[in-house]
Amino acid sequence: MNRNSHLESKPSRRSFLQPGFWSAVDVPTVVRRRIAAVRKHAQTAPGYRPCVVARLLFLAQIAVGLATIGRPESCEAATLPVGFAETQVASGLLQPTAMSIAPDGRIFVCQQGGRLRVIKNGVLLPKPFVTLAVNAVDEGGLLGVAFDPNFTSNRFVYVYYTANTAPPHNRVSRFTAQGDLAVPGSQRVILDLNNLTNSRHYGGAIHFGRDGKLYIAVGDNDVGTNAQTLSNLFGKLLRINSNGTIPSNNPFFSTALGKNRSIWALGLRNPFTFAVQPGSGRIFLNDVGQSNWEEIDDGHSGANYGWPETEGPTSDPRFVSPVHAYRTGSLGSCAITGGTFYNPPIRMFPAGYVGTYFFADYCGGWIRRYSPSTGQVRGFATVIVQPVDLDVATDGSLYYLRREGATARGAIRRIRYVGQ
Ligand SMILES: [Ca+2]
Repeated sequence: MNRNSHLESKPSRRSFLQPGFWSAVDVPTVVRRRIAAVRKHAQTAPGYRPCVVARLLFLAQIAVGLATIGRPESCEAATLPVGFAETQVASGLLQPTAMSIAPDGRIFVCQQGGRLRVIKNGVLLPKPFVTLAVNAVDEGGLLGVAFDPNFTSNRFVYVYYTANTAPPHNRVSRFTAQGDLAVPGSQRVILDLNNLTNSRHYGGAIHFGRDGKLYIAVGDNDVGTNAQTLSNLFGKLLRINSNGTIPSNNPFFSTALGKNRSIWALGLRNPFTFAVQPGSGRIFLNDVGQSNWEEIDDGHSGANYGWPETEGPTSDPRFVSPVHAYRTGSLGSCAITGGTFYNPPIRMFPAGYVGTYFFADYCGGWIRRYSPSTGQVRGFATVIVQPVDLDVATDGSLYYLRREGATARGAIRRIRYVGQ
């Protein structure tokens, strides 16, 4: 195989995070407000049918010459197994990239352009929690959000975003919440990553482990060799204390220097999402592949997942083979995205779902689930427009975040088990 092919662009992935045009379009505010009011009124009406309302509103926009404000939110329902049903939780999210559910049930959603939105009691609050100055070129922007394990008492919220510096670099910052807003001036930079050399493969997911450490998934910045060196943070999973210091029991603490001591695992291409299993603390990493394989990797301290030397299953003793990999292009796939374990405090889904790992594919538009105990993979949901993130709520329902491209607005939907 031509080695250079490993470094070629992956067009379907490039389209992932395109700059939008919404902000550049001058639409009279009064008209926008009127449309929003009509939509809101329709949503509270008995027998509300979102597709019908969306299409009528779109036709109304055309009638008054406002079709340029964009397609209506995609309103196709997902196809689900018997006994499951979904409801729309929020829509109107511009280029969303990630979400996280707070201990109090609010959902925080990253919009690529820098706004961290809050959904409270089923309502998307008009005012963002915080608006960050980001570099949103190509795959950059606001890409990850996590709550401190002690959020209820310290109200700390962490974000991963592309700082708009020259050259740009990714950064993890902490904010302090006061109600639904960040306390002005409360930003504390936790970690500044390396300067970027191009606008692709940023990773961006952040989660706290069971050990209370903050894990940060970083892409290779489209330079494969980055993933195999301990001299930068690209293509790695990092592990730090929540204040930005580095735990001395990290695997490369004594062999790497400076910030590179935060490296916990390496050999990753673009781990856009990962998940921590409640209870066990097990970490599954979703590594977006180049042209052959999408991977679910089992997180281990010091593990090397092989990129760019190998992609997909491997018997090379230097590398850790994925627990599951699927062929890029199979089932319409192009990039593995959201992942979450089904281990909620309250079980809603049938018992067989407990302990399984839901994962999604961006182009495939599906959610499937992997069983760590049997190795079996089963289908779950299809007809989901560009899923980018998954989360299980305290009540045992499954939430998914649909990006829906650069011209529509994304949405969050909730899947419940309602019985046979
Ligand atoms: Ca690999």
